[in-house]
Amino acid sequence: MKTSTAKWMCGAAMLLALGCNGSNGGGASATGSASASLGGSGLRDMMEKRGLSEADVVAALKTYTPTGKHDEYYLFASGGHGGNLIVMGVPSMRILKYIGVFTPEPWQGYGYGDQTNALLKQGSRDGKMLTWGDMHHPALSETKGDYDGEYIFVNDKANPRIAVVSLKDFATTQIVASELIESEHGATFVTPDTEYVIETSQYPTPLGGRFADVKQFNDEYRGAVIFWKFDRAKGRLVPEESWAMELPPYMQDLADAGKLASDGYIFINSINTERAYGGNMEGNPPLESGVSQNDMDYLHVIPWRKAEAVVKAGKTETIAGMRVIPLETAVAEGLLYFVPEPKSPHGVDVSPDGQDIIVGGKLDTHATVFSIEKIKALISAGTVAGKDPYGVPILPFQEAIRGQCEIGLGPLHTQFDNEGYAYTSVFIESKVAKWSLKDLKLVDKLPTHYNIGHLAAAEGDTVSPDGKFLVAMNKWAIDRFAPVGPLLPQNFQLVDTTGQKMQLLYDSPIPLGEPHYAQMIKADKIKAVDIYKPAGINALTHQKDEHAVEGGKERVVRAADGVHVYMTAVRSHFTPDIVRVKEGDTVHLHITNIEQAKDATHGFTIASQNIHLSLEPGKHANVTFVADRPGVYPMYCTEFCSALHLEMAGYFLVEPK
Ligand code: K7E
Ligand code: CUA
Repeated sequence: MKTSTAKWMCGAAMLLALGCNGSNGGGASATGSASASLGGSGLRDMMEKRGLSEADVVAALKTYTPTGKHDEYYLFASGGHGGNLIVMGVPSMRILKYIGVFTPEPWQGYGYGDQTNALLKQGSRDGKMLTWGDMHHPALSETKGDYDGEYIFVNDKANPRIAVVSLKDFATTQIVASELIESEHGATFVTPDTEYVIETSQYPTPLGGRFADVKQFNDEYRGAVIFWKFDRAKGRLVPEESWAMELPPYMQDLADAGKLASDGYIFINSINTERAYGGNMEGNPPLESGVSQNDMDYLHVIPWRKAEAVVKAGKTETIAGMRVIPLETAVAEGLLYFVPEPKSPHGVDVSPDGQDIIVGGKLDTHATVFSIEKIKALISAGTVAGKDPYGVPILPFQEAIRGQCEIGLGPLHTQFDNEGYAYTSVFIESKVAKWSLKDLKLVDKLPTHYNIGHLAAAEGDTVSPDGKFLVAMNKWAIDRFAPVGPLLPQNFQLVDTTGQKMQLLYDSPIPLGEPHYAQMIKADKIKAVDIYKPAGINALTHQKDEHAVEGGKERVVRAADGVHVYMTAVRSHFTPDIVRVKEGDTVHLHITNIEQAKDATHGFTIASQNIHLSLEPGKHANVTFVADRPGVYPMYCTEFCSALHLEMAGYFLVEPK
């Protein structure tokens, strides 16, 4: 695409100016020396040779991050079916880390040693070990409605679970699973002070894992929303202090917590108020058509502080170890209200001031803006338009909304900036729509490539969004990148939102399972440690491990439960570097990296044992296994840690019986 000559000249003049500034002030930077050697005409030549427009070069200037410079924001994106969390820098879109969460991650030794094996095991359901997850929505911990940079929570839609990731060291520290529900989606979302992490079921089932035939759907199947209590001081979700509320068997979908004006409420939308359950070989319409008959579904409004008081008063039933407010009690105590929402809704997002609740209907052309003031007024006046079959009061739609913004076909999710604009992904049109919250007028639309799902704005879910950047999370890439066979990457597109018109800046392929949602936090809010201090820290507890080993105190101890090997790692050797055990011995390796230098990480493996540890400076790891096959197994360090890294090796000898 060529711009007009006049415009191009104008742009070139601007770039010339930029080039001069670059060379004057650039010093050692790559841009500085390039413009110095090439001069102005060199830049223009290069643009022509590479077929770059003025907009392309401006986009490059806005994203290019020279060596040694850090990004202004972190983007935490779900790794989808990869079951891990992707950490990226914005605006460079450089990938910084994949954090193992629901899926073993060999580099981090995640799932290949005692601590992380136990952690993955915590996430078992019905005693069944799970080694993958379908991660959708990361939620950063919040203080007074602002991201505080301490923790991030993630969900697994497929095997309902929530994980806690500590941003001290970007590592998973806990996984919890409740067998109350069998699938989820409205997770994770946090209340403004991270009192609770919210997990809402998606596909209704009999609660607690019972069997009931699907024909008993209306009577036996239910949804539920779980409020996982978070203990910030301990950095842990506390199942014993968590509770849930039973919901009618609609397919509850996304959720968001109220803030400021709507503090104390949560909002969950739903599809399938038709209560269809499929059966296309049993004489029923296929699920997708059964689910889409009604023009309206129900936005669920839950005053959670009031619900918390009802739990404290003991008005709960215990199902699968979870205290549950029965649906009847929820209705009787005024803990659940419905507001009709059009049509096959998907995203529900609360505005920064907490006044508006914005719903995107997948089969609609509007973003619908509900008003918390109006909803509260209707509730306190007792104004209802009817009741659902379970007795839940339904508030009148027209009286509950502030209005609707016509934005295009298939609105999904909404984010916010610092100037009163909302940005909604428009799936069927593959666009981002920018619209004004004040007058509900469409301002701009930007094509994305392709099939945008969520979008994430800088500090976009907080009470004070930053504006500046938006990342469109597109499900398809089609022709954007070099072909890699039929399974193509996803495409994250970085968008500049500072102008009235949005500008597309950068395409970043994501070579993982489909990421759904992400949150973007100001980089200076993250206070990550760079070493574990003092040496011997267990990364799960951030405390000194009971088996931590000090330099000079390495030893091998035979005990009733097997052979304990207390080992240290330091450039460039393990001590001991020969380990002798007998066939059939249970071996407990306790290894401490006793180094305290930044980035001095060692890895540890023993051939053919499916063992791999990552030993960051100061970290302690334990691994237990049975030496069941006699032989000679080299063990070595897997990180190229020094010039003599290849020599950081030894022998693990298993003597035959
Ligand atoms: Cu729209 Cu799971 Cu949030 Cu995917 S969900 S896009
Ligand atoms: Cu230690 Cu390589």
